[in-house]
Amino acid sequence: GRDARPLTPTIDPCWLGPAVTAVLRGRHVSLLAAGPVTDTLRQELEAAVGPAGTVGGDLTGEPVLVLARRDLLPDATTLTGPVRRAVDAAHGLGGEGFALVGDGRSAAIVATGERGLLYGYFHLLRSAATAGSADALPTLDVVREPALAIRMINQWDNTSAGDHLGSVERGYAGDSIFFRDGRMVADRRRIADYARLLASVGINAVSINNVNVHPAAVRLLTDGLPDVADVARIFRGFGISTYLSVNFASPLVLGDLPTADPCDASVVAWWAGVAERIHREIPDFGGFVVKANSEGQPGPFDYGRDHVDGANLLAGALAPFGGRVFWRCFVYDHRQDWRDRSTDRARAAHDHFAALDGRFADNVVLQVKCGPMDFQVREPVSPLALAMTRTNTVVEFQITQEYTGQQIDLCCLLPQWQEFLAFDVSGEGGDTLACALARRSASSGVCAVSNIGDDANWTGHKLAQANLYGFGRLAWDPALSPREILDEWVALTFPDAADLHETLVELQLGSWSTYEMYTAPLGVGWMVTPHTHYGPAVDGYEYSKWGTYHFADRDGLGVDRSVATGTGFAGQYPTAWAQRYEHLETCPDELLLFFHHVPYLHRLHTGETVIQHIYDTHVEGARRVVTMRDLWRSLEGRLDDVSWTNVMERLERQVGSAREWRDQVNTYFFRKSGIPDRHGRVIH
Ligand code: BDP
Repeated sequence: GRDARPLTPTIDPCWLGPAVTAVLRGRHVSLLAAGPVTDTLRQELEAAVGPAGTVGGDLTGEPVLVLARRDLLPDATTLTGPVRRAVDAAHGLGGEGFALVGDGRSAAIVATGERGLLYGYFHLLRSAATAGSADALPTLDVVREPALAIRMINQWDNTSAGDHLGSVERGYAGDSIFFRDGRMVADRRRIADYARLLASVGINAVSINNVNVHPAAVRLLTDGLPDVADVARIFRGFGISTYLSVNFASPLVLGDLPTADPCDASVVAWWAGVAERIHREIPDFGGFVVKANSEGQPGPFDYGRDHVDGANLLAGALAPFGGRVFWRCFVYDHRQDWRDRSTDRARAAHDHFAALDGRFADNVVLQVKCGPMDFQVREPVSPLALAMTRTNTVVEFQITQEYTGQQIDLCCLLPQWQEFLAFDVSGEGGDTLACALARRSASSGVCAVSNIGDDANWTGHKLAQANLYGFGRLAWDPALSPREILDEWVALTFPDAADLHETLVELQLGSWSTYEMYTAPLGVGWMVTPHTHYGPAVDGYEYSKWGTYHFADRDGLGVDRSVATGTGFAGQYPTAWAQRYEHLETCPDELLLFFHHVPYLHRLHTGETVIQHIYDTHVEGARRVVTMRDLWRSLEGRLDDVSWTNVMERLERQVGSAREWRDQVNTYFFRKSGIPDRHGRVIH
């Protein structure tokens, strides 16, 4: 029955444990602001100061911390100390920015809007934790604003567990914290805790249901709406706007109309009515996320219309209320024929959307996956993300580790995301992708598929919390390095393990490249078990309709995506990159097999042959996992038992999986090529 299974009682506070707020224990603080986020902030402060402390609403009583909206403070000339300096520094800030000044004895956060105050408060906690002094206010003088306007999380939560891939599609941390048995959960405390975690890293938007909107989920637009409104209220308190994924065929699915044709007047009116009803319940409703004509989902093609017709239909309905449509560009033919070499899934998003640039309504945001395929451990940046200069764009990342170890294997994805965001768009030393997104519009930015579920530690693998934390931090400031982010995360998450700080940071930092080493080599991708996507199956997708191939034969492997002899995908990039990827001499090693089909004895820039590289990296990758496991084993008793045991158990499984990958991949390529491993390690 509904909510029959109780929510897990002990919930891991992740990076917001009690030690982190200890700095304010027993103190007097002041909060000068008003609104839903301020109400949340007041509760935060009350919890932080504890029964011995106080939260006031003015500047009296010598507060140790002042949080104030600039317009509510008295004239600057009457102020002194950190407040005075923060007021001056806050000049000209937007609604999400803040100035934070602390002199070690007291501190002040001044902002234009209440969200800035919330972000400033979490910044203060972070600074205190990373300074290593949980009970001393830090000395600092900073002004911060987010680099990207849209910083969104997508839940792939189904309303019921029976839908397709379980309660959370591609979720590896238990069931949904939002839905159970077709309805919103009644106990919403975990949703509030989640909102708090997200706000603490600057997330400002969330879509709460799966992009594959199964028939039951369509009801969120109708009978489910009051529950959605309540969840939106919770998120509102943390400065986060709520979105719903919608099924393009909703008017049909709900049985209201005989068609969902975007150019049909009754369909236009239907969506306008839906948007109006939603806004009556949720005045600040964010809008819709849409997966249309993708992997079997309905869309405008079903009526001979195009993506502009489809997206602009929903945008028109939402526009009067300030809502947006996130229109996903993950559109490709999932029924293609492996015998037909002229099709290339990598080309699809750009082929479908690039020519439509400039035709979308102002409140349409195209949501483009970071790579051209689908969240593989290594892909080039999506050429579509670079191409749309006149359309709002968010780049989509995947925090949930669908293809990167499913939160069994440790794989910290921050270096991958950072590489994407730092990508030199023109290839000639101009804007990075992050700068280009920031410049593009106030409706551009990033989004990512969440990795949380109702497991006690949220992410299944304790160390996978860093991916959620880090996504938010990178979205706020893409110039942060993975090491800086991990320094924060470790200090906040393991405040009692300062002596292990470096060990924990290093473990995370190296894990993505280790994962890459023992899985699919040199950008080729897709050697995973079909459907589940965990563990090796070298030929699993080789003769499938999904368009995901490695083309290995006795002479060589890789996909020829050059313009001269291949699928032409390389030509979708700006000229400098197109040139670089086109030619073997300039194509980076790590993407060689994404762009080229080469003989096994082709030499990489490292001087090594492709086949020997495959053997070496697979042996080395699996060896590194053993080293990680042994290192973790040696930490027994030095971290809390729950975390230690959780990670230990997963590292044991990772050792087994990495061996399987090593042996299957190496044996496969030995059998195909007949070329022995120079060191004789490959099982024949
Ligand atoms: C793929 C997943 C699938 C998602 C799809 C998407 O395997 O479950 O529905 O992406 O992004 O990676 O729509």
